[in-house]
Amino acid sequence: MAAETKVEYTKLFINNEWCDSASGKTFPTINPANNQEICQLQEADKVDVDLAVKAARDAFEFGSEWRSMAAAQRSALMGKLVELVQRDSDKLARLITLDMGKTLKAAQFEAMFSAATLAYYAGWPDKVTGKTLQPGASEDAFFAYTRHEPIGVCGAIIPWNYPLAMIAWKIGPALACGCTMVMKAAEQSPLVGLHMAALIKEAGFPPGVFNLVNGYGPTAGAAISEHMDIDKVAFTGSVETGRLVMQAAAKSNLKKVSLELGGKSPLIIFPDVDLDEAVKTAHGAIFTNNGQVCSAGSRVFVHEDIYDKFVAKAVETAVKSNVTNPMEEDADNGSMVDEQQYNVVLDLIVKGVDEGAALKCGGKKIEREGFYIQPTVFADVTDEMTIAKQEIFGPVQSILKFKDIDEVIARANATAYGLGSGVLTKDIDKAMKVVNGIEAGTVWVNCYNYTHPQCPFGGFKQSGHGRELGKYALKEYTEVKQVTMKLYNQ
Ligand code: TXE
Repeated sequence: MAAETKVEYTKLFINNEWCDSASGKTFPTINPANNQEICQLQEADKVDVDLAVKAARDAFEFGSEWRSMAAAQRSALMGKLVELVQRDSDKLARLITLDMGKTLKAAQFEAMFSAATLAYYAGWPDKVTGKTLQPGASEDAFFAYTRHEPIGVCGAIIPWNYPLAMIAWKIGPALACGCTMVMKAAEQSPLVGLHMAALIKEAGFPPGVFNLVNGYGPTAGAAISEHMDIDKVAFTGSVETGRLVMQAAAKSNLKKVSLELGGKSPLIIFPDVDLDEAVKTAHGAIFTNNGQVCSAGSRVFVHEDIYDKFVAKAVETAVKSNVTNPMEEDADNGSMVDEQQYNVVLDLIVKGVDEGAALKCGGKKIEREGFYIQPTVFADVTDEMTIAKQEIFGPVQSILKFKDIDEVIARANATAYGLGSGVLTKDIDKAMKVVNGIEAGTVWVNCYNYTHPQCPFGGFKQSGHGRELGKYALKEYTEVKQVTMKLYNQ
């Protein structure tokens, strides 16, 4: 399989150049679909991060090519990048699948969604503007306005579950606002980002605007979050690491931080739904990308009147799912991202059984090379069970029973997370009550996990800080400068 997908780039990308790591160290990336090493990559450390930050700082200097570039030209460069992503979408998709085990179908969708995200942000550069203000007692004595200026050198630390979309979500608003960036991809899925770096160079972005320094979290990642010359860091990943990133920012230069973290998102299903449709939505909500989705519908609350029928149909759907080599056209899911994630999920399934949940199907690894897990459905899950509280990040559907709307809203909110949520019902009043009562950054009504470049994405509570996507994300990459001018002879 590795032979079919050519890996062209394995080095660090700094100042539009491919370079070796200062230490000479390399690290392997593994194809989780067969547990074979794909290749060795240059491994960045603090010294390499310093070089990348220097390049990004130089590119951001007042008067530099990037800083002086007309907004329309920045738009044009981003538009060119969109064309290149579309041109290479198959190649990008293959690299994603090879590196992290999601199906080629899903990876192709991710490539097109990434292009759409960049296309959306390509329209923003000449629309990021401030406001005119009317200061003071005497309006004519002063004139004041705000400028929305790029925040500066941005760090980005991204996870493995959407290795290309996460790049688009970070560089889209950053480049639209005129920032420069030093990014680290996840060590499990670094390949697609390297191809993106090549496309960024081909599109014609000036040297230093985008830099990619792959390596491990506690070394390269920490060097970004602790850096004294990075103005902002955008992080997507676990709550634990998000906490470390925020601590590092606080201990270093108080850089701005945006975080998109985990979830334990509720999907609430009332009895008036079309049952088949609801089962299908709930299935997609948790089994997409093998459950490795931060907003996965990992707690399905089903009304008691339809509970048994729902569980039966959920099991029927899960067992039909084809979990196999992700490069195969008819694969519904491929392998888990790596051995560690695979073991975490299998351990949590055992915990679910031990704590008394009813294992209705799946629950075991699939016996073949690589890290495959059977689609798993648990019924009779209760709020205090580990599988109802802890993010599993795997193909495990937990179905809970409820009676009443106030009860289910309270139970849905009884978590430290607040990322996604959903409600399925034909009753507008019930839907709106859930929409208003739920503590989450997104509520999907009669659908789940539809994410659009125009709509903000992020979390309440410990699911994060700030918002990605949409106009809201621009705020995360700009500083507001107010200018007050005294006018004489008024
Ligand atoms: O995440 P980490 P991991 C959740 C999911 C998963 C769990 C662990 O539940 O099972 O997190 O996954 C970098 N300083 N999510 O271990 O550690 C790391 O190299 C700076 C939810 O992969 O958070 C990678 O680039 N950076 C999530 C990135 O942080 C550090 C997606 C994410 O890795 C670092 C992924 C450090 N000290 C996992 N340590 C989502 N929100 O979608 C690691 N990193």
